[in-house]
Amino acid sequence: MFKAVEKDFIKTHNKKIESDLKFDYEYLEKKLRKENIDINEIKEKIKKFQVAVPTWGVGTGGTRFARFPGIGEPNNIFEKIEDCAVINDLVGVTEKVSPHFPWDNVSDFKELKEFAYSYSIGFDVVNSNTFQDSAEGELSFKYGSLTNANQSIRDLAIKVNLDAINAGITLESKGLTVWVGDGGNFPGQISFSNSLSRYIDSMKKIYTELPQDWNIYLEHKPYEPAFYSTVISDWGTSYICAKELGERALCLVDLGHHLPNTNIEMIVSRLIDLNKLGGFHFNDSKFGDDDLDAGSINPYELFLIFNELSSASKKGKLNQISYMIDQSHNVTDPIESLILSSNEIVNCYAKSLLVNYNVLEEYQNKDDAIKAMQLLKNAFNTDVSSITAMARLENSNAINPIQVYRSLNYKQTKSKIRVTNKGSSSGIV
Ligand SMILES: [Mn+2]
Repeated sequence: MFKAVEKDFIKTHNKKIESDLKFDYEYLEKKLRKENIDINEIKEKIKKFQVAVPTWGVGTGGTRFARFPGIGEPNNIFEKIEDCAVINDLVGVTEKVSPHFPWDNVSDFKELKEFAYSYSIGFDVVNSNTFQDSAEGELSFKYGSLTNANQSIRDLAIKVNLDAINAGITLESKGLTVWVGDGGNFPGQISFSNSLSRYIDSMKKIYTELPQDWNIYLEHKPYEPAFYSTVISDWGTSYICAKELGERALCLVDLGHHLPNTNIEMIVSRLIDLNKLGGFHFNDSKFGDDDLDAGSINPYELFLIFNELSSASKKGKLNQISYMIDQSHNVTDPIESLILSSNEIVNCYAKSLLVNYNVLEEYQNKDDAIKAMQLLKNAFNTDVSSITAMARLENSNAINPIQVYRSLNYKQTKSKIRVTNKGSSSGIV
């Protein structure tokens, strides 16, 4: 098995700060024991947590205006896998990648699977892209894909999804995420009713072809690229469609796909109760679908989402959830952003495990808003970084992944082999 980062290199770095970490961990252990919380139990849960990295996330994104490529950027899926392997060797919680088709198309998917496997990387949910046209062919998704008024265009969009499933079967993926950019820019441009029924009709054809052990994840978004109306605009529409399709159709919550101030944690709770929560695309935002790093703007929201998940899990209400990061990096090295985001996600998960949900329910039943709020705030304000760092140390990953990554000079080394595409092409991905 090939390692993107040598284990000994990580070990040498860990040695220097191991005693500091043990000091912090033991201090927190004593503190939590007073509250009857077993730190080791939390650490073991953290060691099992996984969040997938998107293949497109390791490339520098861009805005509608421009894209500023970084040095040593990956140019193809194989180089992207190498970068993802670096991230996982350092953090250990990103063993799988989520590919995007047709972006990540190759002639031999078996070869791709084996290449990834040689780096201990597997494949998570596959994503289909019908929000842009393929290079060949005359049919266009300009006016919609799965909901297009033209049957031939809908058939082409269905084929893109079926091709993604076929690629995913070889890659040993177990699910397909579908997000369509379909919608209208002007009142009257599309029929709300016809486009939704065409969506359900097209999705039924995809669902029928889904392998028995696969799930299909429906991703909603209120606007963009269509700026007046979107066919799958919100979680309610997503839920109705998932219900219409069947048991293996679930809703996926992308944190950026909501209007400002939306109570996303409540949506999470609703979808859990309706037995339709399937997965997440983690990112953060300030104004719209900004695709900023997870937890960089509103870490409390991220914590409150995990609070709903952990609370439901305690009650045995949570099914298998597919966790994935979905970010665009414009000014940072994507590897560093993905390292920090995965850590933010794991930290919020760890903080949610500090909450005593029986006590919270007592406060709720007594209408004690202050104590209830304080209970959550205390968990959020607890520095759990020694738990997540200890989990990494015990899993042979880096205590301080950013520091180890920087001392690798990885991108500088890669820039001698990889050619940076200086093209001015732009686009939010
Ligand atoms: Mn997404």
